[in-house]
Amino acid sequence: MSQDAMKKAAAEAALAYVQPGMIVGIGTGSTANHFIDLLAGIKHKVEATVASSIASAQRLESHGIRVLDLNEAGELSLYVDGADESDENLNLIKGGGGALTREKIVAGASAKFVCIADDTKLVKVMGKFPLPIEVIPMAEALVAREMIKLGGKPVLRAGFTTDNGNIILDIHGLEITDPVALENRINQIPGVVTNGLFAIRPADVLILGGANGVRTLV
Ligand code: ABF
Repeated sequence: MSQDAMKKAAAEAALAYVQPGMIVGIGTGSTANHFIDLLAGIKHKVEATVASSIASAQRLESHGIRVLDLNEAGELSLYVDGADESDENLNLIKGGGGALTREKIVAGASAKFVCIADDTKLVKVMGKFPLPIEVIPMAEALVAREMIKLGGKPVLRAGFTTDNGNIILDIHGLEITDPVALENRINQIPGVVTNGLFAIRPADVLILGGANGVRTLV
């Protein structure tokens, strides 16, 4: 089974969490794209969606699925999104696609966060995947220096601007043994909009697609 087929299998399993009349938060990336395409098949079941990126909003609208601004939607019942890495406690690294800030906002506004991924994303200790940080451009050098002090190697994501007009620093070489502490620590650096650790608000459910089918961690 290809990695893409595993992502699709995880997305398909997440459809079971969609209940009639829900407003559903929708993430970004290739696994979330599978979920969007599958959601199109049951679109009359959902009241509306809120998207974590312009790209996902456009994909939802192309299927005729209603997309609301988060401020009009109120609290969401469900958020479905992918991840770049997860540990066994459902702490995540997200932001490989650069949508981490909006993803964190939508996750924070949702009662339940269902994360969908292929099982290569599950690791013992996170950090092999470079940790993305969204930074206000003026603070690039400051944030880079502070991240070196924390043991990381910052690399500017070249030619990339976030949906919010900011830059991304990808931090290589971290071994994240205390994700909550590191998430809090990085967010204290002036100029950091947010970082890609989802540990203060981790996933509630992790659906992993693998060679032998789908398994769910809670
Ligand atoms: C989003 O998409 C991001 O937070 C994460 O960076 C990425 C996962 O990508 P994919 O689903 O394409 O593997 O969920």
